[in-house]
Amino acid sequence: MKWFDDFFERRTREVARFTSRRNALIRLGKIVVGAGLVFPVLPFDRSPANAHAFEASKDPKDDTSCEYWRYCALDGFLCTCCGGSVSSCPPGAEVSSVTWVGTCQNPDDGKAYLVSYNDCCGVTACGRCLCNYNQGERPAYRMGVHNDINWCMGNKVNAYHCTVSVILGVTEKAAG
Ligand code: ABN
Repeated sequence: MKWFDDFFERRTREVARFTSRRNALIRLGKIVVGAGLVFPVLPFDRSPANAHAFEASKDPKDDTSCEYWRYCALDGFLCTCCGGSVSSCPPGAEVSSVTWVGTCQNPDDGKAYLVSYNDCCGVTACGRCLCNYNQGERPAYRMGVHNDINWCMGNKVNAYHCTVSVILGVTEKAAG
């Protein structure tokens, strides 16, 4: 009856191997890796139509446009395109504690306004309405007058989301 014993021993070993925890983990790993190859990305809408839906307009009166007068020295994403306003951060984002200031001329009254460009922090980059105007900006070694800086550096969470422009003051006379 040796063949009988051998047969059942082999079958028993096969069953034990196939149902072991290690084998189950190996098979689970294969499924996870295989699924990652078949479905490489989550179904984000990356179509160009969607990307352009939030692109800044060219209207100088529109605060979602890079050409809006207050943005003459703004380098970053407009908070007006990200659920915030021209001077307030979108819900969930926190205004930067440090910032830099620029001076922009309002075409309606011709006056020069001191504008604070505060970054909104704590949320990943908004990615909409990227503007890069640099009026009066100076090289990075003069940090306080350089705009290509993540001003969220002074906040608890340094992630940059978007930038607002807050009026701090106005000149007495119209610029001549
Ligand atoms: N101040 C806007 C900004 C944020 C991160 C990096 C560059 C510029």
